Amino acid sequence: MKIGIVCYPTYGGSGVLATELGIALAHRGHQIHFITYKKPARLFDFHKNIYFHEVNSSDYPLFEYAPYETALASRMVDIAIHENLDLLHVHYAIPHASAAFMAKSILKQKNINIPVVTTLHGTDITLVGLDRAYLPVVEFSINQSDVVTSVSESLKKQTQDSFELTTDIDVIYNFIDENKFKRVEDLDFKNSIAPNGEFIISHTSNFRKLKRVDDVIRIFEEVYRKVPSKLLLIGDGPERSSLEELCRTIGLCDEIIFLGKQDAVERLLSISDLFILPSTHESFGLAALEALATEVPVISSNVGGIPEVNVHGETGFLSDVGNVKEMATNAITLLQDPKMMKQFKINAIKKADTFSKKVIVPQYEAVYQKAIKLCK
Ligand code: GMT
Repeated sequence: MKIGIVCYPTYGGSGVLATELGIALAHRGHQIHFITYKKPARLFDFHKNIYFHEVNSSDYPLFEYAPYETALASRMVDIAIHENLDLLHVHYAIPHASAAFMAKSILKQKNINIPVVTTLHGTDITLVGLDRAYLPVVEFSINQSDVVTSVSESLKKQTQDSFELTTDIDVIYNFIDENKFKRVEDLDFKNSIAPNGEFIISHTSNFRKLKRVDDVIRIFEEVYRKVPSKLLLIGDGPERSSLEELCRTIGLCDEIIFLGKQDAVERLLSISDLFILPSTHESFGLAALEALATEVPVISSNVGGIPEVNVHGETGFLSDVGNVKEMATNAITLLQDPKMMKQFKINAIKKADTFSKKVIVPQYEAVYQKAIKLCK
């Protein structure tokens, strides 16, 4: 198939998933055309069957905001025609689903019937999508998609509860590339961060408020008092300065390492003993899945789709949002109990296997066939 994939090119979960999906599909022989404003962050190597089309929303003195959605829809039309696309798959509803509706309508006038698959990722529904400023367009464009998928049962339910839908939603869980996200021990690297055999605890995110990275630091503060440990903070975002300030205030700057945005997250997870994800919202928690796949148990909140990924008492522990005390106690229990830790690591890989590329990618192919059939 020739598939146009529209996504955010950033380090956010939806962009990562869309990029990994495109790469996996290309390896399975499909021709993939990424359509976005910048080369996707995870697309660093050259891959056969993958093409990248940049969207340029040119500026003009009249515009306070360059009309990206219009430029995107125009680019989708152009590529659909000239690359002879079979299907458009848009990730994150805003503004990709409405741009796809516009592109589809224009193409219809030219007697080209192109199926649109929309994948909902989370904040496009739970946060931004519910904003009155966007809701009518989000609801309309979801209903206009030929097939809609969501990354968890929880997100499906939330979408159905929040919008008046006339279309069904297929749940296709996020996945990881099992060949990339696997534990590869690297003692030299581990020793360079934890020279005295300290435990390594890690967290990855875009450092937005809803990720509650301050809770990660507070949890670590309690753990550190009982168990020699180091904290790796991977990623960057709006909260970074205040988090650095918090580390200074509690006097743990030498134990908490800010690594910024990293490409080889799997290497950092491979030297980690525990992962913390205390978010306020999380439709799935791709970062938690990446940790489990590298045999790292997860201490997390129990919101949204997280319980579908992290199983309480098996692959980690779940607590109410903001319950720093309980999360810290659970982390200490696990770190101090080697037998439990060993079992959780085994459970972690088993659970991650159910979200492997080989299990999930064919589900997208099936959905594409369904969308094509519906449009015939
Ligand atoms: O988590 C973020 O802030 C990024 C966001 C995105 O859309 O890029 O992530 C969402 O999509 C990910 C991939 O499907 C999910 O794993 C995340 O749980 C989801 N984030 C939220 O729901 C907050």
